[in-house]
Amino acid sequence: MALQRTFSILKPDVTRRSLTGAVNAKIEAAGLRIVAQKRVLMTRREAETFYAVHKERPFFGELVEFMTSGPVVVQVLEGEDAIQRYRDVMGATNPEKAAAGTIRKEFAVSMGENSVHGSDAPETAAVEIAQFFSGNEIVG
Ligand code: 3AN
Repeated sequence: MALQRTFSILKPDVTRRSLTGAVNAKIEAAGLRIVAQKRVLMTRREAETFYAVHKERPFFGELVEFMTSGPVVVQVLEGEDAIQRYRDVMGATNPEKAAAGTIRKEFAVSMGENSVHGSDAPETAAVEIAQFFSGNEIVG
């Protein structure tokens, strides 16, 4: 399996409760290296662009509202099979259905405030990384 990169967001429910370190510990314990990281306040426009694929979904407004409600930590994670590996440690979208030991099982508040985002495919990872990081900000 090849070395891969994925894009991650620690959402406002994580920064609000000072859980950045706890979530990062789980990420690193899963064998993923944090090769870029910064704390930012997403603008409404950035959030709408990022979640454009969900524009028609009933929860879109709520999602944009939440993602702009406080600081987020955007990251690039690197590792073997990083996209699937991160989704495994994130757990299911609905925290009630997330497996024991996953980030969402331990930390998520609800389906909307579910602590983390991770890319779902190599193509989306590339687009998402480029939205927030330039090449020289990623140090592998
Ligand atoms: P995932 O983040 O697990 O890939 P997606 O891509 O289906 O899940 O959804 C993107 C984000 O939209 C989720 N992380 C969650 O914050 C929000 N979301 C998804 N479904 C719902 C829902 N039914 N109600 C509220 N928010 C939702």
